[in-house]
Order: sequence, then structure tokens, then C-alpha cells
Amino acid sequence: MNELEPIRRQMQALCETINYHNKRYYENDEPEIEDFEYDRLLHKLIALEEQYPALASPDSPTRHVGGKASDQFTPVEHTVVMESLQDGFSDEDIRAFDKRVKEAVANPLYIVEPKIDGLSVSLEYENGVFVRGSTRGDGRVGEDITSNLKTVRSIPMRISTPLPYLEVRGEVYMSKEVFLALTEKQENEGEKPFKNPRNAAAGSLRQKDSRITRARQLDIFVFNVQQLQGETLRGHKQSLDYLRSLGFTTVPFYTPCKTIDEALQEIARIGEKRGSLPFDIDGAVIKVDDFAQRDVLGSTSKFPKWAIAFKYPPEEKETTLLDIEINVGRTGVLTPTGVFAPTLLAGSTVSRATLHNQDFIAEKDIRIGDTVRIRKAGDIIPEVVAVVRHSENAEPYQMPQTCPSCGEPVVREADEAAIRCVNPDCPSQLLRTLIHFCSRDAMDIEGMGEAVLEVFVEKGLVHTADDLFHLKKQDIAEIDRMGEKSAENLLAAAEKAKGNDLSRLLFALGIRHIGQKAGALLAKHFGSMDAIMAADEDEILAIDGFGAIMAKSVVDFFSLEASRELIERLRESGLNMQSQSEVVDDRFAGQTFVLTGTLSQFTRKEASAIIEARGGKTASSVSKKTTYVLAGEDAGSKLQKANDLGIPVISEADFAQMIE
Ligand code: 0OX
Repeated sequence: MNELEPIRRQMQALCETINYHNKRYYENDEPEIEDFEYDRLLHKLIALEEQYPALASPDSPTRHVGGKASDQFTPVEHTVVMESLQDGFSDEDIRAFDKRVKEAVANPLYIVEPKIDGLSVSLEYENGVFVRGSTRGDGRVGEDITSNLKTVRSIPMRISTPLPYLEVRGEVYMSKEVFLALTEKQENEGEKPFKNPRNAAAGSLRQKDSRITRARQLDIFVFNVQQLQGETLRGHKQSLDYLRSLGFTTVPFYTPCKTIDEALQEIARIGEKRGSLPFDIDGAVIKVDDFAQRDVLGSTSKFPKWAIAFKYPPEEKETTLLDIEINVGRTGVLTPTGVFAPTLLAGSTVSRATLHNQDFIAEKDIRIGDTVRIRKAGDIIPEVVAVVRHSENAEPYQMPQTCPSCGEPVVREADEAAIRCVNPDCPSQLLRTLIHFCSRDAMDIEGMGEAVLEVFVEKGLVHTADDLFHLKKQDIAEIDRMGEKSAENLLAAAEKAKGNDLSRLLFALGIRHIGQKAGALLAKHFGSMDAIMAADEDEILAIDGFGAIMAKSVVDFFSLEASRELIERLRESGLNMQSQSEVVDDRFAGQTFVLTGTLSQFTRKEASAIIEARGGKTASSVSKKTTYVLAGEDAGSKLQKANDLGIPVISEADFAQMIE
């Protein structure tokens, strides 16, 4: 093997990982890792490409900035490129920047300002009037989001001087306070909350309906003049003051620094007050003040050489571990969850975090009552970094030896970190299994949620998923607060679920490693439950997208007597065991469409089939759970309701584009 092959592979893996995270960040507004970690990956790739230029891929993510403009909004070409910033992670990086600057210019004055964690936008003014606003996109082409930006309170629609032309750049953000109120509302209404303020701002700016954007109470800090006619500016400080005089809200504070030591002190000061600022920042920016010096320094293909962003590591906070709760999952695994004194961390209040398993707890020696340091992994999921100090008399923590739900002894298999309850009749496991079985992405039995199922299990009415299809109206109606009408609805929902496509049933069975997508692939490939049950590992492995672990898991599941019995009972109860719809992809997974009005390009049935073949579902009425309302001619009350609730309304043309 070529000795450079491992390095080439490492670089290729880095490219793939970075491209994946770019897509999550820029196109899906749903990052999985923290910016800090992302930057580290990118810098690792940059370093390898510098060391081995011959191995660099021509379409490496290091050669283009950020994401591509989506096709939802009109593209806008930026006359002046919206450059990104080079990153620094240590004092040495900043000193190296200073050295590079001083090799080109003498006595630079630096301005240090916070780096707002939001979305960069361009605002254009003609004769003093706001005419166009756009996202940064990849720096050269962004998206026209003028009508959404018009709803941002702090963007002036008219500036105090009617300059012939002005383009400024700023960062749109959502304050921590607004974000916390929004997530609380989303959680109360059963919606999936945004992960952090930056995502919330991005999602809000990308709305087709600007009324939703308005409701999100976004703000902006402006920090750069991109183009200007009718005035001459000589430096950054002067331009910030000038922008403020025109009516813009500029970066909330900035500090001139004559030396790099002063700049580093200011960076440290900003870092200290980071947690108490009313908005999220992810760094500090150092800029050369003088525009003539900036011209001398120039730019690389990606970023200006006169500025650098210092990236702070993820925010960490100390809190008290009040308790450790044990939950029993669907597969019997006991999971410890830490319960903390509520702590505001990276934009949201944290009061729980998974402690994973006994090994994790033992390795960090986590004890109830401890003061622990927590942070958000990927800026999203809270985790314990370390114990700061044990509380007095705290004992090392031991996971229970018996299941907290059924009291049976638990087991730990030799090669697993997990502790399991192996009692097949454990009520907690049964409850989790049933919750999954009935859930929206599985059998979608409306009304059959945790609270109702808990009562069924407690009363001994349900022992297996099959029992859900043999419930009697009287049994249900007797449950607290459930009247006859609700009981009828529940029975109707269960009846309806019998006709679900096989793919849903496969996912609902909770076979390990078989998610929604794998369920759909199995159903499509084999066409029937019988064919899947008869298949061996090799036949399953032939499915594109299946690996050995998944194939083995399917075979293992169906080789169990209990699984086969369950399938037979479900079949006798009338559940569909055939694949009906052709599965195309899962682009609409988790999304609900409501069709209204007269469609001209598709019949309703066709549109529903198209949605279902792509993992989505249709519903008959508009609610907060609706993702889109597809409105044809003469749409009536549903359209009205969608508008009232702020649900995005799409036309047939939009829909045709979405399924392209
Ligand atoms: C921020 C921020 C971003 C603009 C043009 C080249 C340097 N997120 O707060 N970028 C810049 O400066 C860029 N400054 C900022 N404060």
C-alpha cells in the first residue's frame, strides 16, 4: 500500500464529515456538533492540505465557505463578497496574526468586538430607503429575504441621510430571553424546539411567511460597511459611529487596542462576561482599524488578512447534582439521568443530563450532591464534564441491582456497558414498547400516548401490542377523564392503523437497529412480512443501505418465538402485512401535510401517495402539528386556519419543486 494512503483516507474522511456537518448547519439548520468542534475539524483538514497539497481534493470543503443558497428564495449575487473570518483558538494564534499584520503595516490600531452568534446578512439602501436584504449564502450568492428582514425590529427601513447607495453587513440573532420563551412555548405546544438561538434565528429568517418571522422577535447588530456612495470613511471605529448616526444598531461594544497584549486582555474580558450577555456570542473579533492599512493587507481567497476571530471553547457551568433517576427503556436498559439545580447554559436552562451508564459514573466518580461542571455537547445535549468536588458524606454511586420498575434482578452482559432488566413482563419495558409502537412515526395511533398507555398497562388491559386492537369501549371509557367519545376516537384510530403500510409496522416492532428508513427499505425490498420472516442475513444484506449488524438484528428478532407469535396475533387482528406504497425517499419524514382547495396538477390521492412515498403523512385538519398546508384553488377555512396558526402555506408549484 502507498505509504500516503492512510493520510489520503484520513483527509477524505474529514472532507466527508465536514460536508455532512455543513449540510446540517447551513441547509437543515440542525447542527449536530458544536461550532468549536466543527472549526477544529476544518483546521485539521487545512493543516493536512498544507502539509500534503497533492492529496487535497479539488472540491474540498476548505475551498468554499459555508453552505449553498437554497432554492426556496431568489438568489442574490453579492457585488462585494461577504467574506468569512479566519479563526484563532489560542493566544499564540492571535500573536501570529499580529506578527503577520506587522510584517505588512506599521503601528496598527486594533478594534476588538464580540462575535455575535447569529446569521450574517447584507442590507442594501437606495436613497436612504431599505430596498433589499439577503443572507450570506456561500459569500458570493445568498438568498433574498427582504420581506423577512423587514420584520426585524432593529433594522431601519429608512436611514437618517438619503445616501445614493449603502450596503451594510450585520448579524441577525435571537436574544437569549426570546429564545427561552420560544422554546417553552414550543415544548408546551408539543412542537420540536429549536436547539439554540442561532438555529432559531436561522429557521425564523428562512420562513416563507414573514408573519412567523415577525413573531420571532429577531434583532440585528451591524458591524461592517460593504459599499458606500456619498460619504468617505477612513476606519472601522469611525464607520461604526457613522452607522450608529444613521440609525443602525451596531455591535454592542468595541474596544480600541494599541497592542496585541491589550487585545488579548479584552478578548479575555469578553470571554468572562460571555454568559451574562443577553445574546449568544461564539468569539471575539480583532480587526485592523485603518482602511488604508486594510487595503495593504488585502485578502486570501476566503477571508480578509486584517481580521481574525478568536473562538471561545464551549461554555461550562458549575451546578449541583440533586439526584440520579433511573429509567427503564424499551430494550430493558437502565439509563441513569442526572437531575441538576436549573442552570442557564449556552442559551437554555439545563436541569437534566444523561449519565450514560455505570462505567461513565464510575470513571468520573459522580456522586449525588456533588458540584459538577456541565456543558452542552454539540451546543445541544447537556453533559457532565467533571466533578468539581464531592459533597460531604457522599457515597460512590452504584446503579441499582434490581429493576426500579418490576423489582427483578438486573444483569450486565460481559461485553456491554449497559445494565438490563431481562424480565419480559417488566411494566416499564412494556410501556416504552407500546409508546414507541403507537408513536407518530410508527403506527401513528392518535390519542394513544404515554398517559393513556400507562393506565392500560397498570390495569392489566394491555400485555402486548396486539392487545391494543382488542380494547373494549367500556374499558377505555372507565379510565379517568375519558368519556365515551374519546374512547370511540381511540378505537377508530387503532382501527385505522390496521391499514398502515408494512414499513410502519416494521419500525413499530422496535427491532434493534431498524429505524424508520430501514423499515421502509425492508418493506419495499421484500414486499411482505412473510418474505421478510423467511429471509436470511445474506438476502437482507443485499438491500442497499443495510449493514451486517442490521441484517443480523432482523433475523434474530424473527427467530424468537415471542416475535413470531406477536406477528401472528397482529395478523389475525387484521393488521396489514403487505407493502403498499412505493418508497422513494424519506425527505418528508416527520412532516404532516394538509391538502386543501382544488389541486390541478395532482388528484388528492396522488398528492397523498407522493407524500407518503417520501416518508410524510397527510392529515385532514390543520393544527399546530401541521408542517405545510398545500393549498389549491378556492382554498377556504383550512387556509384561513393555517394563516392564523402561522403554518407555512405552499402552492402546487412549491410542492412540485419540493418533490423534484
Ligand atoms: C460577528 C462579526 C462577523 C465582516 C467582514 C470581514 C470581517 N458575527 O459579530 N464578522 C465580522 O467582521 C467581518 N465582525 C463581526 N463582529
